[in-house]
Amino acid sequence: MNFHRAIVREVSADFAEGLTTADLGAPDVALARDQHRAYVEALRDCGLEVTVLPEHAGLPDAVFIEDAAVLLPHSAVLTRPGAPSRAAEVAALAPAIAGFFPSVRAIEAPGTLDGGDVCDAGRLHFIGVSHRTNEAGAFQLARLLESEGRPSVVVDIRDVPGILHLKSGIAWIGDERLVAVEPLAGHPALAGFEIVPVAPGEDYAANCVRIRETILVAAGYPRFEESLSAHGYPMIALDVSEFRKMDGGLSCLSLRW
Ligand code: CIR
Repeated sequence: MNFHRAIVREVSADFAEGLTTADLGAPDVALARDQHRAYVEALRDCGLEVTVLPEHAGLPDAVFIEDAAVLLPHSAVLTRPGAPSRAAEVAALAPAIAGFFPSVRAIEAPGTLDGGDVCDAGRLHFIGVSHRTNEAGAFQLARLLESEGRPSVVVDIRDVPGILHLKSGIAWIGDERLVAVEPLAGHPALAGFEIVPVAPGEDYAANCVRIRETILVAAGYPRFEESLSAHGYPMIALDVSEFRKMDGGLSCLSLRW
């Protein structure tokens, strides 16, 4: 979480054509762009140097850039997204990644993996097996992590209702603390961490991001903000309503390292 840099991708004009299961109506592209600019400003306010990639026509989900790569301590891993419509995002991102990371590896078929299923929790990584990330992809990433001396644990979220990716339901906020939605809070893989629960009805708030000392949170979840305040965390609340309509959240809008 002691990040220095981030990469984001601008919202494309065809953003509303992306994948979604949310029943919240079509996103307003102009508002999404405003919200994205505020997100980038918040990253900069936290001290990050942010590279903004241009919007990519034909790749409406490419703004959810976190899914196309996983950044490890000594290398970057290009993913193999589980949704076929998102496959081309990886090649679109690869040149930018190669510009920053001398060692770039990749998830290979038959593996699929979305970056949103990978949660760096400090002393270990959690890797979600979801309807996007399959066991082969999770296993490949586990081996790559192992090659960098990093342990990992697989968490199967396929039966957890309402979450697309593992990080839709958990977030590491530093120390030995994990934010977790109720169905994941008691998962044996999370044992040893102090769980900061997300109140019923506020599940979307679980996708928060700690950047240095500050936690970026989705605006509109007062009970969650209260519980983070009680732990003494400074926060920036950001309106991401238009990204929520497309099943995305705060973490998926950037790659951070
Ligand atoms: C999708 O369904 O793939 C996109 N509309 C949303 C991806 C959100 N990514 C994430 O949670 N890591």
